[in-house]
This record gives sequence, structure tokens and C-alpha cells, in this order.
Amino acid sequence: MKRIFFFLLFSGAFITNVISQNDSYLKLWYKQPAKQWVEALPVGNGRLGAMIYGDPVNEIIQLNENTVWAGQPYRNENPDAKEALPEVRKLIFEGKYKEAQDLVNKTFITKISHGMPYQTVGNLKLHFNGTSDYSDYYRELDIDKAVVSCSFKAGGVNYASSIYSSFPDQVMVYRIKSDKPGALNFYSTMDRPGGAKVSTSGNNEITLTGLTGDFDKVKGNALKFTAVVRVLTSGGSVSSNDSSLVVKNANDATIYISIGTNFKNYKDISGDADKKAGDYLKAAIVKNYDQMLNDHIKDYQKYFRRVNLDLGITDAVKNPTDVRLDKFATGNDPQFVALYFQFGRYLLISSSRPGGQPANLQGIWNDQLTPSWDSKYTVNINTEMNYWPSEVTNLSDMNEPLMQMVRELAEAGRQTARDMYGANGWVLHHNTDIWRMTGPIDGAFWGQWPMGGAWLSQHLFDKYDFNGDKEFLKSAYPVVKEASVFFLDFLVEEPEHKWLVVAPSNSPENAPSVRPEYAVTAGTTMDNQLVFDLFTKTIKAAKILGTDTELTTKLEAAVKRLPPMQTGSWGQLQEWMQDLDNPKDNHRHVSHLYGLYPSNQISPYRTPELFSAARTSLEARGDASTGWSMGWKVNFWARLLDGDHAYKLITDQLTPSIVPNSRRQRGGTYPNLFDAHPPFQIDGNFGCTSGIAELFLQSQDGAVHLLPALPAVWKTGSVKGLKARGGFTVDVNWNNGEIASAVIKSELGDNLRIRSYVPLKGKGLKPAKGANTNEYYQVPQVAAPLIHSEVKKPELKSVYEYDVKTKKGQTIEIQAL
Ligand code: FUC
Repeated sequence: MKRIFFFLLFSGAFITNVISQNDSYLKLWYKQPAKQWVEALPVGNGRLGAMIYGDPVNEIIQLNENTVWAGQPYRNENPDAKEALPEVRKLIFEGKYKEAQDLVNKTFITKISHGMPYQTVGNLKLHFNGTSDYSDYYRELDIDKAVVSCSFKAGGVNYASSIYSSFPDQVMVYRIKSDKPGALNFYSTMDRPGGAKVSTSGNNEITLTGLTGDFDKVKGNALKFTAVVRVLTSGGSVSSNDSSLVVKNANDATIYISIGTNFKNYKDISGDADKKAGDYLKAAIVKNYDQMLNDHIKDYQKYFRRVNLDLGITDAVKNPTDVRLDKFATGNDPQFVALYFQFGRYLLISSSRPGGQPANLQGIWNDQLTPSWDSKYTVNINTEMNYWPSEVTNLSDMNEPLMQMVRELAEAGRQTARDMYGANGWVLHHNTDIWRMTGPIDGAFWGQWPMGGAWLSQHLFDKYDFNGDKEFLKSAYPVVKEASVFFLDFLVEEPEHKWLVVAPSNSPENAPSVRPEYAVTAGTTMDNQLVFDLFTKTIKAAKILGTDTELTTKLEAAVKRLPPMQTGSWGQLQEWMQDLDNPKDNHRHVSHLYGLYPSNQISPYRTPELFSAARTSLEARGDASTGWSMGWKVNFWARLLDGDHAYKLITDQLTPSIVPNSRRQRGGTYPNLFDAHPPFQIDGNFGCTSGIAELFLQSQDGAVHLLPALPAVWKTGSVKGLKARGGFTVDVNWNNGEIASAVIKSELGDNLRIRSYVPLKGKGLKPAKGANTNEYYQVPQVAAPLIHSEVKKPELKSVYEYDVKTKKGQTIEIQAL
């Protein structure tokens, strides 16, 4: 009854849809209001975000806008670096790591040593009268519609509320109704930690305005934000006093929340915050409510409904989400993984929209002024991880803000390359923020890692690999090329093997246990792999575009001089140029396995010894870790073709972070399914979402591999709408753990090479011969050879490979033989 009332109130035109679709499987729902932020539910349109507590007495709607950052445009390169660089390198090559790191600290880092924090706008609070004695409580986030709703009963009246963040209309809309005329009584206030100006107007408006502050030696009072809230009611009255709006005896109330800032771009904050907020609000309040909700849902579903995952349903779905999380490890709840996967896609659509900022460490959701790691962009893993699901889960549109940020970083990082290293091209170290700072921060141990540009540039090329859009490649090429140009200048010959190496750098945030305090070094495995990918992708892009032959000749020569991947004394893939790995090292970063995931340099079929060595390294690193580290490991185990071990990591990640009866938190998941580092970091959500996709489909290794790493627990199921490199959209059904059928749509009309563990049949399928002729696949890149190849070869399941010549737009139907 309660649910039906709820749907009647809010679903309006959608009611038949809601009930017939049984989409309760795509909901996070709870029987109690949120008591803490990590129980509240997120809505977002890329720019505007809110966390909703669903409290019937004192409702909190915590607000974010993605350009509200402290400070203002600034730079942080230290020109002293240039003079010290030869000495730093000399010290590293002499094994004087302490001295090298000390000198980097002195000459490379500036006084601005942390970057700027992303900040909350503040809170909208609704204080209700007559609801304290509530019952029949229910709240949900419907990820099929991107709407948070809440219902309860108090004093014989049924209340129901809903809120969403509209991309088409650029406002957030909250509505609350009672089923007894005139029963709605509340007053609304706004506030912000640290204070802000709050005022009301006779227009039924309450406004919060402020300036973000100074931070880390960068002057503030420059970035201005304005949040305007307008309340419309049917029945009753709205009045205002100095700082609150009072709603009396209304039947329902609709609250429009509009936020603007003066941010125009990373160099320019001359915009008009009030006008921006005011204009969106003006347009929204005259629009029909149902139409606006309809437009929001339609816009959202255009992306969300591209992918469907069915892993089966058990009785566990009858439990609220927090209970399912508690019981996941010991129960049988395959749908919870499907829900978590789709929640990852929800979060990406809600935190990263074309024209806006990329998702930061917390996406767009943050209730603090100085959040952990400033909620900025950590580019030695976290920012990249945010975008891992974007192509494979069919949300390519959502990575546009990342592409734009990389273009801006290429512009800002040019000065850093020149002033710090006397190099051409562009460079970025291990962090950035909305002002696109590109110099090193946090001290040499963490920050002296000039590889941010090398890694982020891969995403531009990968977008082409999935979609085959030559116009995009053309526009992205200068960024990728200039990242390569930097390394052509910056690589230096090391004395022992005469390899070309990156120095000074580190293997992200880790140091060999023989010198745990000194991370600064030369030629780490991850750096070598990153430069290898950057150069080979630049070469490939230049060839596709028919340009820069002189440059590609230089890059080809340099690639041959990069250090090879090496195996060490215990059969591991070495993390450093020297054999220094400690088998007991369980550091959260597993940087040397970048070559396994997200890259394709380590392959079971092309480089079996490296594949075994990577496995040995990963086994030693262990499973339980911080949230994002476990998310990465799901991808690693998928690439190691071990679905059961990947499932073990999914289970570790879907463990409650909040340890019962304790103040302790561990890497895992919060009640609202946000990932816990701890604290909340959204990268773990995205990393695990991508890892789940990698269990069903991989395309990095010269073929579209169907069900490469299906865990034994999911005997029967289907996935629809995943994307493979080469422009293929893939649906697969499986039974008894093996492919039953598949449908693959070719968007580009190229050769489709299929790999499978079982024989297949289908129109046009021919046993594969020779190399794949699909021009969009990343050519299997055989990395520089392995040294010490006594490592044993892995035991692999045999595979069947087929080729199909496709036409653009053609659909290929496949069955198991
Ligand atoms: C890197 C990681 C930390 C954390 C931070 C935001 O520095 O090593 O674990 O995720 O980014």
C-alpha cells in the first residue's frame, strides 16, 4: 500500500512503466533516514550535485557545484629545478637516493605544495512540523530514473518527496506532497561550514552566496558562488523572515535549487554567479513540472539504458540495500553485483557531463571545505580509474570532460616542461586541480612523478580505439604528440645498460623496502610502460593521420632503447629497474602491473612469461586493501583470466567499510554504496565497475574475447550493450558458465575477430588466420623483451578464434556450436 501511494504521487505518467518493469532491482533503498553523509543518497547532473538524507523531521540536502574550489588561477612550477636536474640524475645513478630526494625537495617543489580543495556549497535544510512521530518510512535512489524519493506517515498523513538534478534544465528540483490538504508545514534554511551570507526575498526565495577562501598560499576571495532556492506551493502560504522561508498549511511544495559561480575556465573567473543561477531558475519555474521530470528521465535513460546486466535474482533482493551489503559475503546475491555495476554507471552519468569538469576524487559529492586529498585530481591512478568504465560500459560521452581537461593540462603543462626541465612538449606531475596546476606537490616522495601527461594522453587514443572517430583523433593528436615530445627531450641514458629512462621519478607512492623513505629513482617499470604506450600510440596516430614522419622515426628509435620488463629473483615482475621487490610488500599501488591493466603489454597469448610474472607479483600484493586498490585488482584478475579470484576481490570490495561496534573503517563500501578508501573515494566504484565489465568482455588483445573470465558463481546470465575496441557493441548470453549466444553490432564495418573458450557458429564466421586486419584495434604491442625469462609459462584454456567481415551497422548473430 505504502509503495503504491508513493508511486501514485510521484510517478505520474510513468506509473505503468514503473510497475510493469519491476525495476525495483535498480534501486538502492532503506528503511531509515541517513544518519551520516555516507548513508545519504546522491543525485547529480555532472555540474550540480546533492546528497539527500531523507529525514522526515530535519531534512538535509547537501549541495555541490563542480566549480566551487578554493584559490584562483595560479601556477606552481619551481624554475630552480632546471639547474638542479643534472645533479639529481647524477646522484640517482650513483645510488645516492637520499641526497637525490633531498635535492628534489629543495629545488623542484614550490611553497604551494598541495593544490586547491574542492568545496561544498552548503546545505538546504527543511524543518518539518508535525512529523516527528513518523512510521512506514521508506527511501530510495532509483538508478533507472536518477530520482531520490522518500515516503513516510505522520499524524495520520502520508508524505512523499522526490528530488533529481536535471541536466537539460540545469537545476535541482525537490517536491513534497501530503495526501491531506493543507498538512504540509515546514521552514527552510541554508548554511555552509565556515559561514556564508544567507538572505531571503519576498519572491519566496532564499539565497546563499559566498567566496571560497585562501589555501596553501594561494589567495582566495575570488571564486564566487550563488545558490538560489525558490519555493512554490499549492495551497497554504509562504512567508519569509531574515534567514528562512516558512511554508504553512500547503498541500504540496516544489523547491527549485539553482547554483551559479563566476568560473568561466581554468584561467578566467570573470563570470557572473548571480546571473547564471538566476537565469537557470527563471527558465525552470515556468516549465511544467511533469514535463521537466520527463525531460530529465529521458535524457538520463538515453545513456543509462544502453547497458543491461542480468546475473540472476535471489530472495536477497527483498532486503534493503544496507542489509544486502552486510550479508553479501556470506549470502547468495548475484543481483547485488549487477546493482553495484549499474550504480557505477549512474555515478559516472551523474558526475561527468560534456561541457563540465571531470569527476574528481569524490565525483562531485563533498560536504567539506578541506576534504581528504582536497577532493582534487590524483593522476597517478585515481583520475584515470574514474574513466575506466567510460568506454566499455557504453558511456563514451561522459569522458568528454576528461578529454577537455587533458587539452587544458597540455596548455598549462607546456610552461612547466620549459621552466622546470628545459624541455619541449608538456608535463604534468601526480596531481592537478580545477586551476590545472602541473608542477609537483606533496614532496618528492609522492610528487616527483612527471608521468601524469603520459598516462592521461592514453585516454585520448583509447577513445579513438573504441569509436574509430578520425576527426576526434585529429583534434586529440597534438596533445598526445606534445606529451611524447616532452619525453623525447626528458629521457636520459642510464649508465649501466644505456637504456633511456625517466629520471627523477618514482613508482607511485612506493619505495623499495631497502630504502623505504626514498622513492625518487630512475626507470621504474610503470614509467617505462607508460612511455612505451605513449610513443607507440603517437606513432600509430601519426600513421593514421599521415603526418609527422620525422617524429615517428625518432620515436621508433627511442622505443627500442626503453628498458625491458624484467623478472626478479622470486619470479615476480620487477617494480623497479633493479631487483628490489619485497614479497611481503602489500602496498596499495600495483603500478608495475599497469602493463596488464589498463594497458595491454602483458598478455597470456603474446607474452606468457610476463603474464606469469605479473600473477606472481599480484599474489604477493594480496587482496584486501584500500577501496580503489581492490577495484584495480578486480581488473587485474579479469586480465589474468581468473574470474573466481576477481569475484573474491568484488566480495572484498562489497564488504561494509564501517566495522560494526567500532570506530574503525576499512577499505570497502559504505551503506550508500559509495566506495571507501576509507574515506569515500569514487575511484573504487568506477574501478570495480570496469573490472566487472572485463569479466564479460575484453578487447585489448587483438580480438573481441567473449566471457574471458566469467566467475563460476554466475552460471546463467546475460549482458547487453558493452563496447569493444573497433566499434563493436556486444550482447552475450550464457548458460552453465558457457556462451549460449551473442549478438555483435559493428558500428564501423571492419573485420571482427572473436575469441571464445567454446566453438561458435554464425553467418560469415570463419576460423581466424594470420593477424587481425581491423585497423582500429590496438596492434598487439609486443613490449621490449623480458629479461630473465626462466619464469614458467601459464596454463591457459584453449581458445577458438573466428573472423567475420562486417559492414557498417551490421548485426552478427552467434550461437554456441
Ligand atoms: C593516492 C593514493 C592514496 C589516495 C590518494 C587520493 O595518493 O595513494 O591512497 O587514494 O591518491
